[in-house]
Amino acid sequence: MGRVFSGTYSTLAASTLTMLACVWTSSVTPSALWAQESSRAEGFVRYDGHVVVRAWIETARQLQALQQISPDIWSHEIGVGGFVDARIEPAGMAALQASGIRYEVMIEDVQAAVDQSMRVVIGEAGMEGIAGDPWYNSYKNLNDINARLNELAALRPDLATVVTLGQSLQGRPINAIKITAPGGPRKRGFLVHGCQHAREWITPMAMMLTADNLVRNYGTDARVTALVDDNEFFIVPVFNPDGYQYSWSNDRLWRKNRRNGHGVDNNRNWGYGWGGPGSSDQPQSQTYRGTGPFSEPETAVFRDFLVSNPSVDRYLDIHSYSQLILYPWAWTRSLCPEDAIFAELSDGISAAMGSRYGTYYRPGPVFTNIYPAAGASVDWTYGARGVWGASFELRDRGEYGFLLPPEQIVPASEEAMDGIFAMAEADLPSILFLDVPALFRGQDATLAVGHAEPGELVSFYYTFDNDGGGSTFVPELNVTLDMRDAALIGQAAANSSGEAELRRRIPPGGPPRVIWLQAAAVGRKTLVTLTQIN
Ligand code: 0X9
Ligand code: ZN
Repeated sequence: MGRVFSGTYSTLAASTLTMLACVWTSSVTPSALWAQESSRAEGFVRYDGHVVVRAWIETARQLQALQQISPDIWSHEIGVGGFVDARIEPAGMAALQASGIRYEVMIEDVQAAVDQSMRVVIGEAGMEGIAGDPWYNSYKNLNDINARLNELAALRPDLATVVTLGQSLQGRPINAIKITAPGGPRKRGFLVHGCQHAREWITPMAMMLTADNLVRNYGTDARVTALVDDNEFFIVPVFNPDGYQYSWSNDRLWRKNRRNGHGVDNNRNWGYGWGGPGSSDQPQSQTYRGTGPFSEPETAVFRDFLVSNPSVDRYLDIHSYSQLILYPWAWTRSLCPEDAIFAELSDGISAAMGSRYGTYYRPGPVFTNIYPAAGASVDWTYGARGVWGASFELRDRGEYGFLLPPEQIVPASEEAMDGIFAMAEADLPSILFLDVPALFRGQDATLAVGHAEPGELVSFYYTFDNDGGGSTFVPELNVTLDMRDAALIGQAAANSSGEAELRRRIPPGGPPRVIWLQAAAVGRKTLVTLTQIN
């Protein structure tokens, strides 16, 4: 790992440490004053007297009590027997003390932490290349990010284009920078985004630093050149532009989108296992799931993008904080069919992310490594689209939480980039996925498969629900299908984009029936799709 900056590691690490040591005592620059001024502006929510505590939860009742005392749970460890970081208002401190919950104060003065997160760091001489670019000395707002995306694309129009994937609820563009070298064989698509959650300000910076490296170092750095030759990167700094804008203009700790003022947690709004554990039906909740799967324009934009770009087979959803690498499932404790591959992949990513500064990122499935989160992005991307979907929680482990000091923008972003590059280089099998429209009796239906190899013969199977689940071995294909007594519907060869289609007339008559559908190629299987014939 680490070929991107080979030879500059020790200087980089050393200068970062010096920087950390000196910036705390350095005086604020004029733009830092401006940034602090904006946090005092009228309408900007203040957190004077608020603290963030780490509470050790010994009983379910304690967890319930804490959820009542805290308006804003920041992080959760695994259930009872773990700890929870929670913001407490001045008026809540007495109740916390009376509750008997054991706690430690992590952030003594949330408003002071908000102010320090909005500072501009004075650059340290000796930082080289992108890591030394003063742009990364402070967090950047939506306008600054969009402007730099355009500058990057203008720098290398042969490699980079700004693509608007769609619009947010309030009509802001959701912008990606598409980075790929022209020509060459079929490329694999890799979608990476930050900022599903508005207050996780490190995540758009990490996206920008990654894009910066891919664009600026193509042709001079061998590793970057190979990555840009082999992949089509879609990097989206800000998934949730309305929330991000609001976190700059009104409330630094805003998380959700801006639906009806209360907001929806986009990371509970995806359409796989929607409505399950770890999501709320209460609009005021920080994990409010919305009124239905993909009810929010932002999640719908990403759904539509992935559906219309089946060559995308990797996906990363970047969050903060806690230093974790997370993979499916988020909706259930059971392990996903590709758990062993995900585990190996995440171990490799963790090693890559630790290689530069020794930072530890703990890998594991969402449900057990952090907490249940039904309706999360990784479940839909993997479960519905056969995409290798994972998620990072970046720095730190709670010292500053979402209010990570600007001194850490560069190292935290470099770690994210190292993880993204490791994932892009991982040798992963493709997972076939099936698109099934609503099936109506007497009508034609088209079953479509993606992620096949061009020319590969794909077989389509079905079985009825009342046959039960289970698995069945198909000797001709050398695959085990995850359903019992599956019957072959037909076969089709994949086109040059790896898509295969089967068109069938559904027999007329008969009651609505639930069926399981699956497609398989020799030696490979898909996830099962459950659907209904009406
Ligand atoms: O609650 C969440 O959505 C994530 N934690 S955060 O503190 N960033 O809000 C964890 C959910 C894990 N799943 C994905 N990140 N996809
Ligand atoms: Zn998040």
